[in-house]
Amino acid sequence: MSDNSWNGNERNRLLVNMGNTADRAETGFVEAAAPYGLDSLGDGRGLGIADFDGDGDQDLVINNYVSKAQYFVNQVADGHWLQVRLQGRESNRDGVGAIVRVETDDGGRHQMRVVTAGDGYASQYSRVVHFGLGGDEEIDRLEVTWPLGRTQEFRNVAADRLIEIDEMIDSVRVIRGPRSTPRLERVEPPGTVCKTPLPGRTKSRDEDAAP
Ligand SMILES: [Ca+2]
Ligand SMILES: [Ca+2]
Repeated sequence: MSDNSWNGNERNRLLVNMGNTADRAETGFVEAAAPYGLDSLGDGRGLGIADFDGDGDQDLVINNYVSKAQYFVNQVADGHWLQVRLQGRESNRDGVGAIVRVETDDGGRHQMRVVTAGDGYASQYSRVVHFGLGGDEEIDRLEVTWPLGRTQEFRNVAADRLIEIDEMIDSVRVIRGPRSTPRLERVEPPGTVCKTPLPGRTKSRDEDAAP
């Protein structure tokens, strides 16, 4: 293998969901890699998405062919959120294949996540599923459907925390609340460290080091 790329070192893309409602169907997704500082020319071959620093938003790690991996810290998310970790008992331990649904805004907004194992080429995300909630401070209804068919329903779940749901226990266990100390103060896997700036501004480690 040489150092050349069959893909031509194309710029990374970031598609932002603008909210696809009946009266705004044309908005859909907008490409916004450059303003969020993610339009690297690296030859990306794998992507990991998780809340690596434990502050309630999703961060990114991109693995590049030949060149160093990149770690992007999310510094732009400002809405409410909920993270759900499943503990399987009769189904598999990690709840792979389970479906988690949340309803907010008096039933006006529905979101769904599937717990997966393997999320892209040479990549796997966290088994914790993440919901961005915008201005909603509470989930009206949360439903878990386990692979073997058991269904659990919870009402009025507070936002801004990591919770765990056991397949055989019909209550929510709070693992990390909004005032907890972040799980990790700083995470620096080997490679280039790029902190995501505010929209409209691109900043890299090289720029940080400039006099
Ligand atoms: Ca984070
Ligand atoms: Ca953050």
